[in-house]
Parts: sequence; C-alpha cells; structure tokens
Amino acid sequence: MLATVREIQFPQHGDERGKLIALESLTELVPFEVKRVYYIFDTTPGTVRGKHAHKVLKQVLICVSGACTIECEMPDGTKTEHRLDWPDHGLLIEGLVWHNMKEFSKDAVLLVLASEHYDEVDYIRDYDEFRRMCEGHSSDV
Ligand code: T46
Repeated sequence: MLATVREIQFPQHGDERGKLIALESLTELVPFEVKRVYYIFDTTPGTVRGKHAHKVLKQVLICVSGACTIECEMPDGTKTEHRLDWPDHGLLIEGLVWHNMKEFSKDAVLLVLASEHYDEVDYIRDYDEFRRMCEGHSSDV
C-alpha cells in the first residue's frame, strides 16, 4: 500500500455570523468512508502521543481548537512535521506512516476521522517492526 501524508485545506462557508466547514466521506477532502470519530483533548503539557503506525487505517486529523504538531516518518525514512493550528486545515495519513503528536497547546482538541472501527491489531507499536515492514513500500509526501 502507498504511504501518504498530505495537508488538506478545507473550504470555508463563511458569512457575517462566522465560519462553517463541512466534510463528507468519499470526497477529495476525506477520501474514505468515515467509520469512527475520536478526539484528543486536555493533553498533559509536554506529552508526546502516537508513536505507532497503522497497517490499514486511513485518517484525517484536524485540530479544531488550539494547536498541535504531527511528526511523520515515511517508509523511505523521510520525516515531516505538520503544525495543525486552525480548523480549516487537515492532515491525511494513510498507509505505513509512523506518527507522533506533540506540542499540544492547552486548549488543543485534535479531532480524527478514521476509516475503520477501533482495532488494536491494526497498530504497529514497535518501531523496529515498523522499519522491517517498510521494506518494499513506497512513500508519497
Ligand atoms: C492515532 C492517533 C492519531 C479506544 O478505545 N478507541 C479508539 O478509537 C481509540 C483511538 C483509542 N482507544 C483507547 C485505546 C487506549 O487505551 O484509548 C486509549 C488511548 O489510545 P492510544 O494510546 O492509541 O492514543 P494515541 O493518542 O497514542 O493515538 C491515537 C489513535 O489511537 C491512533 O490510531 O493514529 O491517535
């Protein structure tokens, strides 16, 4: 499977009352069927979460309040950092991508749209195993 990390700018429906963003499954903005939504908030200062990759899961991450940084490592070893600090900005992660979430602001709420129900079997939590699985995979950053 191709590993992809892509920042996505969401179009805003704004008027004098404020702003609204609408996301739908199976579109350019969310290129999979959303089966699960979860969010991370009230994060302990200085904490780093994640430290894993997924075998099958596709996700779009959106910091709907505050800010946080997503650190990604692709199968070819390329590393990227993505600061999510506004609700109109998302990060698509699919395929074998080792990812960490860090530098959460106090008010950060990281919303995640996921393509599958929760399944611990889909997680690769051992970094050496991740590197072994990466052999033969390609990256698209
Ligand atoms: C990911 C990053 C971005 C559930 O019971 N259901 C769920 O849907 C999820 C996501 C988690 N959990 C339980 C499993 C653990 O006991 O919540 C606890 C914390 O999960 P975890 O340590 O995996 O959380 P993060 O922040 O390290 O990672 C999460 C997602 O798990 C992961 O898929 O890509 O956010």
